[in-house]
Amino acid sequence: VFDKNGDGYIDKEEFTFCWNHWIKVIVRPVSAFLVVDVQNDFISGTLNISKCNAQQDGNEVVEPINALLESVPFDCVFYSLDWHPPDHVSFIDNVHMRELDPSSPVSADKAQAYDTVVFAGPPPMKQRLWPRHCVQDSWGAEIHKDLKVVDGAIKVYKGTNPDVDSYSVFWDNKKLTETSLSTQLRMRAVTDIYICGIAYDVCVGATIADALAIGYRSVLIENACRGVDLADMQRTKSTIINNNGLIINSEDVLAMV
Ligand code: VGL
Ligand code: ZN
Repeated sequence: VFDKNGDGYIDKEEFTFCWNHWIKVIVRPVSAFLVVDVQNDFISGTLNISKCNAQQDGNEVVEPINALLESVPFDCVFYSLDWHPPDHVSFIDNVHMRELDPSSPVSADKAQAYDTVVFAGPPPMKQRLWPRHCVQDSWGAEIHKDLKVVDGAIKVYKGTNPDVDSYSVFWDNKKLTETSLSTQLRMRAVTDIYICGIAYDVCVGATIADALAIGYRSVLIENACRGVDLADMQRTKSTIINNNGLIINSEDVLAMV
């Protein structure tokens, strides 16, 4: 901060800018807690992760998340929702609606849920197919009834474009469109993001990868995550560690307050 006039005073506007964007960020972190996709379909509905390879129980994220929400004074709280239109590209029963690329490893007639296909371009687009899930305004898209939703929390909807899937809460999978998350974080001068939810190896993993790439101090609360596939979860964990993310448990956060 410069004393432009040499009179011993610094410009108030300049000081305010430096305080908000620089000094405050160093002396006082601004935290955001992001709860990813704790929705009925992933826990007990059509994309029930308990029936996937890792056979995990999504209900188990609710208790640690509620404990954090009750005791930790996060500066802001976000809930993301997978929020698909009925004709969404990721639904197995919609595979015949769009043309596949000749390079697709499976044909539309043979494709099954959890297979990966390649839709015709340009450019060709790899897509994992899922059972129909989190259709806008359906029960399956609702947040788990026991999850605490705090006052003033911000909901972020993703996967609303019928033609592009969206695993990260920041961006769709083609990086065409940003959700409201980045703007909301910037408006609040957030420095640190605590992330948890479902699915560890899909939407949680993609979200923390983007948070790290943007430059947020990013913390995964691992015991508040459940995933689809154990090997993919292990790969997600390694990627986070290799990109300087932190992996902790909710007790570690609770012990700090
Ligand atoms: C998710 C598969 C499809 C997730 C969303 O929230 O992890 N997984 N859509
Ligand atoms: Zn989805």
